[in-house]
Amino acid sequence: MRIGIVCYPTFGGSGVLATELGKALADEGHQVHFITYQQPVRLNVFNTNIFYHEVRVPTYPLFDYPPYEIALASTMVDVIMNYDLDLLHVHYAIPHASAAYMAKQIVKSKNGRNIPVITTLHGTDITLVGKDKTYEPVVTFSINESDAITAVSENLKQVTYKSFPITKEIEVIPNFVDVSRFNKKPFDAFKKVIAHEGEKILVHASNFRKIKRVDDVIKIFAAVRKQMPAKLLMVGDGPERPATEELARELNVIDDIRFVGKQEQMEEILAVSDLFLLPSEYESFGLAALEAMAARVVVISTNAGGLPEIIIHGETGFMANVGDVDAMSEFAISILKNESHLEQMKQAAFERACTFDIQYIIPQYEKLYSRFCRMEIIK
Ligand code: GMT
Repeated sequence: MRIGIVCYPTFGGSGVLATELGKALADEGHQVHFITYQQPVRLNVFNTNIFYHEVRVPTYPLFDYPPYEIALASTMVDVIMNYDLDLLHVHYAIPHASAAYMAKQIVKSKNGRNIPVITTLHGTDITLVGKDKTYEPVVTFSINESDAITAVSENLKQVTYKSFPITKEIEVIPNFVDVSRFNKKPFDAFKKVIAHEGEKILVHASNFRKIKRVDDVIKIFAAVRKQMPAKLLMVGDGPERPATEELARELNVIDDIRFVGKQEQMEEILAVSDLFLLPSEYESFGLAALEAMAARVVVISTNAGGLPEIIIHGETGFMANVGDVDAMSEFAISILKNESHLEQMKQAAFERACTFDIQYIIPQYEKLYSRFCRMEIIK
């Protein structure tokens, strides 16, 4: 098939997922066309089946706000017509679903073709931004106008039905991980640089937004640090970063923390880590947690959103209520003190991640696409 994928090209989970999906589809022999304003960060391979179309937004002195959505819809029309796409798969509703609706109508008026649009909901497009009155009518309309809607967890599906008057069926296709990429042996020299005394390594990765409760990460680490030597790697960047560093200084743990910024080689970092901390207010799924589990890292998180759909409490990781720093600290300390239990849980986390391996999820998307196949479609 010839598939157009529209996503955010950044480190965010929806962009990562969409890029990995496109790469896997290209490996399966499909022709994949990424349509974004920048080369997606995980689009780091050469494959003759992958095409990249940059959305350029010309500026003009009149435009205080350059009209990205119009530029995106026009690029979609151009790619659909010139590469004879079979369908468009847009990730993150805003503004991708409404731009796709506009592109669909334009193509219909030009050549009568009805290009199928599949919208995958990822999380904040529904739970935070989409609900805002400024966007809600357009979000509801464009989701309802999609030919198929998927959500990355059962929780997100339910939240979407509760938050918007959606009249169509939402299908759940969970996020996935390429286990073979994350199941890596630790690079000893790298581990020694971070923890020269063989200290345990904790890690957190996010966009450092309020919803991630990064201050709770620091508080949990400070509690652990009182009990044993340990190091914390903070991966990513975002608005809460300065306040987080300040708290680390206040709690006197800054010397044991490294803020390593945005990282493409997450598998190298996870390979040397013992615990992954994700005390988020909400996660529709928690792709970062799944990637950690695939790297045999035990996750300590909240029980918010879709996290209980991937973590089995007490078996593959630990969960507590949002804000319950004491419980999450106790879980961390007790598992780090018990080496054999830690090893057992690392293995259980890995086995759980294997059930979300890419090989099981790609066929679910292909099956969905095949419902919209034209007779002459090539693979
Ligand atoms: O976590 C973020 O804030 C980024 C956001 C995104 O769309 O890039 O992530 C959302 O989509 C991911 C991929 O489906 C999910 O794994 C994340 O849980 C979800 N984030 C939230 O729901 C807060």
